[in-house]
Amino acid sequence: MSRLAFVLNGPNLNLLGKRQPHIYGSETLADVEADCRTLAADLCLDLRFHQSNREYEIIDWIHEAREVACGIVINPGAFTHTSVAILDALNAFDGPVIEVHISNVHKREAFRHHSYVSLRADGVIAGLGTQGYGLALRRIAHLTAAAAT
Ligand code: CA2
Repeated sequence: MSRLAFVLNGPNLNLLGKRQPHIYGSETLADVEADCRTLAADLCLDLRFHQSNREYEIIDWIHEAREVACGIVINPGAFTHTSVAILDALNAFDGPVIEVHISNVHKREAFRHHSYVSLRADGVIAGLGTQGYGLALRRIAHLTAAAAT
């Protein structure tokens, strides 16, 4: 069984730490990736970390994950609220999927309250800042540990 986890990030998350720190904090996406890599090593997980502003690229990475990954952490950005295509791709993935939102989407505009991805996600983390990524990786490691032994 693979011990490779994918961390996927959707549109505009490349701007993390550069704009709107009152909502998304001051860590950049490169900081988040570095933190995830350090933690993944501790958890004996290999990691692929990606961000794209293009829906099809995220879908292609989910398809790739079907072949090689044990779990997916995904912050789909605004595609959370719009993308049946990302939901369909995740529905074709067999391992655990944890959805992460840096902000508490439920405290924000009504259009952010609905998530297509939550229809597939095994867990959802929202409003814990960028710490949510690490917690999601820990959950993937926990859920896949039994399968690896
Ligand atoms: O809270 C989250 O993580 C979101 O997934 C972030 C998305 C938003 O559309 C979701 O409703 C909730 C937006 C990501 C935009 O990231 C930026 C970061 C810094 C500056 C501007 C945008």
